[in-house]
Amino acid sequence: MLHSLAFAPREALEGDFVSTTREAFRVAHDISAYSLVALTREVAPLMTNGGSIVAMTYYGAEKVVPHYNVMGVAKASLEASTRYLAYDLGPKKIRVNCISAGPVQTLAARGISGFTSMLKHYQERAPLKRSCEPAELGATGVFLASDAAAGITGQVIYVDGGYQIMGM
Ligand code: 0WE
Repeated sequence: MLHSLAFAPREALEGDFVSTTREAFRVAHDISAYSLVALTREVAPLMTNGGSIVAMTYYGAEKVVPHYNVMGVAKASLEASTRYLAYDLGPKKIRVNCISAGPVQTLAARGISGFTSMLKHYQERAPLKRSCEPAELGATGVFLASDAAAGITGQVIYVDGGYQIMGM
């Protein structure tokens, strides 16, 4: 099962994080993080011979990315939920992992101001001098779904041109 869904109210991705309303915080966590728990609970009984669950996350879960705000906090919850689900479902041979993607030009990204400068930032700083291609995210998903990844669970795999390893 692929979990590739997130939402925070637009206004929560604009101003300061400190201004996040209780309702925007609730909606972001409900749609972006709790949905993984709810979907996993429904799909696990169908995975009678083991299985693989993959969720999409982003670096803003672990370090501050200006304007990512409450989405970063919700992604931190998604990553922690992945670990607890991996622990619960491990005995059933169901693995749960996250793919942490570098920025990709998608429909959702088009609405984000400063997105082009974010891609340029990766081209300057990532070891591979770029972010990632959609096909590379797909290939990592196929890997995690396959028996080649049979020993991998509860992890966050970075497909970001290596950006996440850098300290400066
Ligand atoms: O997770 C995301 C964005 C997901 C997202 C996008 C929107 C835009 C439209 C969630 N909710 C909404 N709500 C809307 O109303 N990304 C990893 C892409 C992203 O979004 C950013 C980023 C990056 C990267 C927002 C600010 C700063 C960086």
